[in-house]
Amino acid sequence: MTDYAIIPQPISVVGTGDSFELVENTQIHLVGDSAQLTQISAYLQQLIQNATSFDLQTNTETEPGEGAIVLALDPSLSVGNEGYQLDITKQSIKLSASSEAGLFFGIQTLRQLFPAELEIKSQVSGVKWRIPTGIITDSPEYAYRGAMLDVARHFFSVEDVKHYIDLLAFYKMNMLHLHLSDDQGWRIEIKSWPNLTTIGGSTQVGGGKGGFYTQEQYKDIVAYAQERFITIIPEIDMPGHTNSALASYGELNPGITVPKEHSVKVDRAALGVEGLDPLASELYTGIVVGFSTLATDKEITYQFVDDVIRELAEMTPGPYIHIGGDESHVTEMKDYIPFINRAQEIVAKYGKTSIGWDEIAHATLLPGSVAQYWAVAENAKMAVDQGAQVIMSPATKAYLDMQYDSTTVLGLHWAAYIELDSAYNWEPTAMVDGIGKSNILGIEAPLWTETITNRSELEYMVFPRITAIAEIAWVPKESKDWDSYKKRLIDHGKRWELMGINYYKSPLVDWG
Ligand code: TNX
Repeated sequence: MTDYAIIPQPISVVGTGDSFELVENTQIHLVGDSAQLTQISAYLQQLIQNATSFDLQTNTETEPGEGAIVLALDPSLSVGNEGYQLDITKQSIKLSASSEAGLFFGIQTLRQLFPAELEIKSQVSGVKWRIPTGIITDSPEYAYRGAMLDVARHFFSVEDVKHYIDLLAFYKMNMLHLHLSDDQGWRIEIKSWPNLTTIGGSTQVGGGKGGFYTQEQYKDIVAYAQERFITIIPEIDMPGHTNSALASYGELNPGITVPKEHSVKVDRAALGVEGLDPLASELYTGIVVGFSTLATDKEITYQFVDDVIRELAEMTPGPYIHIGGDESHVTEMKDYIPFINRAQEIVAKYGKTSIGWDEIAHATLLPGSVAQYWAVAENAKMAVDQGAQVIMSPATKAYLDMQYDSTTVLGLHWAAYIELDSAYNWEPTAMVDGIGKSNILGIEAPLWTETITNRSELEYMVFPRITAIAEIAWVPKESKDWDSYKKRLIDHGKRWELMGINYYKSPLVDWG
């Protein structure tokens, strides 16, 4: 297996110098019995069919013959919860794992071993579907391997989110955090507070028409992600970053005003909302942060938080709800702390675990609560001192909205310029004094979208850096290797071309 290019790099790869060829009558043979196993097999079948037009048959009955791809659930296999083993010979491919997740991640490795043309969604002719023989044993370093998409500053359609989910799955990421609310937009239907979307969802940065997900659409995203072993983590940012809610319901508003520039009067009649709301804020389409806060001293605010979290928890099978908590610059600390304490209690009441940006460490973290380090090391340390785990998202390394260099047109650079080597060459356990491996739940790469308006722009900021983040999250630090990664990326660049992905051709990589 000298010419393979797997990202993230597997723990162990031993090549045996031959090749397996996938042909029309190759069978998929299943060992084990679960609905998810059947679904994984259908996923693989479809993937192969797109490019090869082979309609592989699935077989659970007889012994696998020659030329089979075996997907085996084997609880006795010691590769960890998400690990897998691939045993590829000239005659067959055997993929085993102790969980369905492991099988799914193994399929991503298998996929990357095939010729790049496998990624073409329509029939390709003239390609021999050969992969190198050998044995791969693999399992991830971190349990939480995530990305975040800000759908509040600019709205992204269900189709765009699903497309992103597919790309994350290719790199064995397992968490997608959706930033569903911010000053500029409220993007999730809450049936008990309907103006949040009719008013709060009606615009976005730059003044476009915005949008929101109905509860049915959100559930559809969750299910699509689940089939790809990705957990959706919904975020409602509070008590700051809430102008869209304050424009929807004046009773939540302590009366702090929206910056004049880029504020937009709510035209209730045009939006079909009856009555007047003299306390409500104007809508906001600029990119200033830190000017809004919920009224933390009013009981109605907690009724609001309770209703929102309840409805969100009901349609979120994953364990986490993200409560934001960042940049609440106009909430006094004496008000911020009890607010975060109560928000965590509400999340717990609905059976979920809270995640919040690192500022939440000022509050009393409930057991299990997770802090997401993005800016202030002392906050992250305070969280760990309270017994919490942290997610590593340092803005200087992991923020996908940071420009590559001073010539990048999209993005911002308040934290750093992040070239590919900078995105790759950092070590989560070396970021904050006193925070080591056992304190780190995992890694997440956020994409804030003040300047990102569509799928192609998203891809340009995400690729190739997301693959660096995926490798940091999956691979033990001893096995990370910049030179090897750069070489492997060349093959991925070819795949992205065939997938139609708009990526940044970093001058550090010899794309060919
Ligand atoms: C800071 S990161 C923010 C976001 C902005 C981002 C832009 C964080 C927790 N807050 O509101 O979108 O910078 O890079």
